[in-house]
Amino acid sequence: MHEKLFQEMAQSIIDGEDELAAELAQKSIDLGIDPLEAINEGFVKGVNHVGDEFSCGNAFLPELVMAGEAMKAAIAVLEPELTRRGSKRDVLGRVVIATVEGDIHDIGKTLVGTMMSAAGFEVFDLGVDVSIGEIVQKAREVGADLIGVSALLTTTMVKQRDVVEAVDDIGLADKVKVMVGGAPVTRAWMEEIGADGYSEDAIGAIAVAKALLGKS
Ligand code: B1M
Repeated sequence: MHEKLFQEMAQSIIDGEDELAAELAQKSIDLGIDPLEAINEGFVKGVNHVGDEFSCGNAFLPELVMAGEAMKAAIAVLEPELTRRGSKRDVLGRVVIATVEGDIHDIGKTLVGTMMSAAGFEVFDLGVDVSIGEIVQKAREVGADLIGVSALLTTTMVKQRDVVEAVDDIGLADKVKVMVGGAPVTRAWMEEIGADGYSEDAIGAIAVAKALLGKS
């Protein structure tokens, strides 16, 4: 139904046009389009295209950076609407979320954090490039029920294993669940490293978190 708008959204990311991406995001809100649909059917298609072109050597780091900036501009406009649409209810649990050390990809992690917050979790987003020590310390400090760790690089996803081990080492494994995610992460990887949960996207992350905390 909104195919043309979704295509323009994808193209704005491919062209690295952050102002246009923000305008199109606002237009989708004005039209009453579900912000998650705008992200998945529009903007993400563009950022995936740039990623694929980068893999093939047809696009370079500047294009990747500009696509990332445009994506962030669009999501910044959509974020309040995502939060507004999440019905307020009792806190479902406390979540510490971060992108692992050595990894600065924050778009997907932030989206997961926003969606979880909108769904009723209290979310402590530590940002990107966060050390294992900082993650477990924060989890202990706030009495977290769940730690969410995002990794976008095959070289940094190994840090997710370190988080699982650190939680175990300090005796928190009975109290705190660990959920992993990010583009290279799979269910098989979750099982291999002994994490408690995995989701391939933000909506799924809410369902997994609820199930892990017995709130579904
Ligand atoms: Co980078 N990058 N990047 N990058 N980048 C990828 C990941 C890559 C696949 C591109 C490619 O080659 N095709 C590739 C990784 C290859 C690999 O490891 N095998 C890559 C590379 C190589 C790099 C650099 C090394 C490039 C360089 O410097 N030579 C460098 C690394 C820097 C570092 O981290 N140390 C780098 C840098 C960057 C930018 C800074 C330019 C920019 C990031 C901007 C930012 O985040 N602020 C960037 C971008 C934009 C990408 C791509 C194109 C898009 C990522 C994105 O935002 N996707 C990406 C290619 C791709 O994924 N198609 C790529 C949209 C986002 C909504 O999806 O993050 O997957 P995603 O999140 C999803 C799910 O994964 C899931 O839910 C989210 C919402 O649905 N999810 C979770 C995520 N976290 C979760 C946590 C959960 C549950 C679900 O529970 C806790």
